[in-house]
Amino acid sequence: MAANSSSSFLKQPATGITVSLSNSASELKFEPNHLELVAGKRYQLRLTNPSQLKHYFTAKDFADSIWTQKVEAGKVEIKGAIHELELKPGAEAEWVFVTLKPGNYSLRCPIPGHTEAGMTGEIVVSN
Ligand SMILES: [Cu+2]
Repeated sequence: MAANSSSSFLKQPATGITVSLSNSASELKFEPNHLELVAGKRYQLRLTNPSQLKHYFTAKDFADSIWTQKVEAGKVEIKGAIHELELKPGAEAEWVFVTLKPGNYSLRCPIPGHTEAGMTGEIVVSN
C-alpha cells in the first residue's frame, strides 16, 4: 500500500473493539466470537486473555486483507504485517489496523483441541 493512502487512514478515529481469548473460567471460546466490521475503517482491537492457558488469535485470511498500523503489547510496539498473535495467560495486546477488503473471515485458536472445543469465530467485513 502506498504511504500517502495509509496516511489518510491515520486521520480516521479508530473504533475500539475488545475480544477476550477464553475467559476467567478458561472456557475455550472467543468472546465475542462474531465481529462485524466495515471496509475502509480504522479499528483498535484490544485482545485479552484472562484464562490460565495460552491462546492464539489466528485469522490469516483476515490478516492478509487488512493494513496493520501497529500492534502494541506491553512496552513494545510492532509495525508491519502481522499474521497471528499468541497471548500468554493474563496478556493483553492492541492491534490497530484498517480493513481493506469485504469478506467473511474465519478466526480460530490453533492450539491442539481448542478449535475442536469451539474456540472459533467469524469476522465479517462489509462494504
Ligand atoms: Cu486456545
